[in-house]
Amino acid sequence: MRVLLVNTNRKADLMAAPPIGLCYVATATRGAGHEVRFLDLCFAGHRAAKKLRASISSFAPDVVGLSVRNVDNVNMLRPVAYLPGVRELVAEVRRLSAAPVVLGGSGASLMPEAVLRHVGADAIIVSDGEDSFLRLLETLPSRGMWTEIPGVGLMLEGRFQLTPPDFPPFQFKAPDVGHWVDMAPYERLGGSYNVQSKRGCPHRCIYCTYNSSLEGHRLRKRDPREVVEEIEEAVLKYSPRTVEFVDSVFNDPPEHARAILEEIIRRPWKANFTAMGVQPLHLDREMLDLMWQAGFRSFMITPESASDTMLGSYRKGFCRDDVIQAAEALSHTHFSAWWCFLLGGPGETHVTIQESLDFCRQYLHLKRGSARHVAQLFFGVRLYPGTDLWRSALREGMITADADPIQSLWYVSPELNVSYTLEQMEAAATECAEILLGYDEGYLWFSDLAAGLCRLFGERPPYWRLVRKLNRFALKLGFRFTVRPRDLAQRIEDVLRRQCPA
Ligand code: B12
Repeated sequence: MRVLLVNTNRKADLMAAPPIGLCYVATATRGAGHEVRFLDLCFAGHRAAKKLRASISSFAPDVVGLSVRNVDNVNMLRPVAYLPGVRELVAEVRRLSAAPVVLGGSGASLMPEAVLRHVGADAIIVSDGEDSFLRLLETLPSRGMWTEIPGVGLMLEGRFQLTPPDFPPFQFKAPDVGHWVDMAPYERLGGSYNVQSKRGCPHRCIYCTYNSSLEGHRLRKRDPREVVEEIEEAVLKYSPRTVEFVDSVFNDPPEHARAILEEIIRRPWKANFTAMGVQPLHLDREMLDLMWQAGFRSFMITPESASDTMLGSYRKGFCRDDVIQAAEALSHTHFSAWWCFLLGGPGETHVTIQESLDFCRQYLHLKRGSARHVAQLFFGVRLYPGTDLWRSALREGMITADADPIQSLWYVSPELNVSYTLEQMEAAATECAEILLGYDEGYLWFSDLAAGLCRLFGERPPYWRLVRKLNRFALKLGFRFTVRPRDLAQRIEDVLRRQCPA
């Protein structure tokens, strides 16, 4: 069967994300004997439809699979919706071909019914794509059989029907990202070569989607040797500038992370590593030392708060002391760490916000010779269906029962005065160049230029490592809030009011 697989994600900025999920699906599909054509539209811009048309005309696919990574950009003030772009691509396929269109990817898994209705494809696959997509191809002629495959969503007589995903063991063939994807444009923008060492998340954070429809609750670990074999092959074949672990939490369970790091250290080659999800728990001197020896120089760390009240409310599974211990362990190193804070969840008050801000000032402010930190403070928590936070928002009247999850919907603690919160955040950010405010995404417009400069100076991705320096320079020039809308508090209040007019 001829299978056209399309990466529809066109968010190309400093965090350009190579479509590793689609590469897994492509590798499994080719392995099952199908002919696969891979179309990456990430950098196609307004030529996307034209490129899709050209692929359909030359390849004449029997099936078209589209990956939907992001539903939106998770920005309260400058929301960008990506599904209309996907809908246009589906319409383009329909114009030229009778091939069924199947959706998959994290965006598709988050809210399958809403995405399928909005985009108008034939089926949607929730969670792992490898097995379900192959089974769907096998039963292609008799579409009725699709209802027996795990994790398949369909519209049947106008009603959405979804079979539960089964989260199979993570034993799929390595995705060989460099084979399917031209990494050069990603690397030019500061993107990394992706690798995944496990799926599933045992944590129960109230706002998060990873442990449900995305990856499931059960940890599914890959054999550490296999993970490192995959990295070795990529390093020798493609010489990636940076390899990034895209696991939900890289250092949990710590034994698995340690086994991978030790295996990397044993190998003769060297690579530059980073990870997007590192938790403060288990981030001790020993773990950091292993990470450094393996070639890590940076990572993102996701405490979300430094207040015990909020860590309890978010159900993070660690406390303020753990966050402090991680910061202290880091202060003996030269890592660059990007700290993520989610301010405004249930129970957040001006006191708990101050606890997080004081933590940033006390522990993340640069001391000579120590780690370089950036603390990004997001205000408001994005609501996703199926999470406990969604249910709280419903109970508290922040959203209505018929709320459309595709809309960018937010939780903000009713105990907060928005103007005063912004003053608190800005006071901390004006003092401390390490603090970056979540609504400052305005800086992304110059990401091409910034990435070009980073390359010129021989910097390796991820380029966010340099944000602190830039911020410090801007602060000195008094530029701190130029990208901040003047009527910010009013705009946030309007967003919240609009999402639940009653
Ligand atoms: C790692 C990660 C990042 C890293 C990426 C680093 C990198 N080098 O790629 C960083 C930190 C940079 C990042 C940034 C962003 N991210 Co992010 N990220 C993730 C994370 C944790 C993992 C993604 C991943 O690589 N998974 C591994 C692969 C193997 O899994 P997969 O893609 O889901 O693929 C499987 C299935 O979905 C399916 N599948 C995939 N494609 C297809 C196609 C077909 C046809 C089929 C049948 C199946 C199928 O099969 C695959 C294999 O089983 C997810 C959450 C999660 N746990 O999924 C969030 C997530 C994708 N990110 C999200 C968001 C919002 C963003 C940002 C927009 C944030 C921002 N405002 O900047 C940016 C966008 C970046 C971009 N250019 O697109 C959201 C998207 C939700 C939404 N609201 O739209 C997620 C879901 C997190 C969440 N909030 O729940 N992210």
